[in-house]
Amino acid sequence: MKKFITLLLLFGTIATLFTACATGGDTSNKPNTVHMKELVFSPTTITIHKGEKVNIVNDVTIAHIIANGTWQNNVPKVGKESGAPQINIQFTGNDSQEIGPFNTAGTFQFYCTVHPGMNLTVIVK
Ligand SMILES: [Cu+2]
Repeated sequence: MKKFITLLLLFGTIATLFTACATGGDTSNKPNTVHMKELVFSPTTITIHKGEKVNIVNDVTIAHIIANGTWQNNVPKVGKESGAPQINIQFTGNDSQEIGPFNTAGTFQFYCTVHPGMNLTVIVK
């Protein structure tokens, strides 16, 4: 009986740990992570391999909307390069989401539709 209870406790601990990992918490240590501050991506350019995703972590309590395109002199230039994943993602604050996968090699531009000049370049090799 004592052995059974020990096993039960052990199982509960493992299940709790597994759940904590699976549901995220801090995702900033994932590979290919780009952070969002108030008005900028950090870094502004990231290089990844074909088939990978980019993990975007919003470090601030500010909403961002990420889409295909780029800011040029504070004018949004909307457009999706051939082979780019279609992206239109809303971040509400202190949240994170993945974009991709990027299955085509190339250079892909993304921008925050809310904040002029907030550009991200993803280079896929
Ligand atoms: Cu933004």
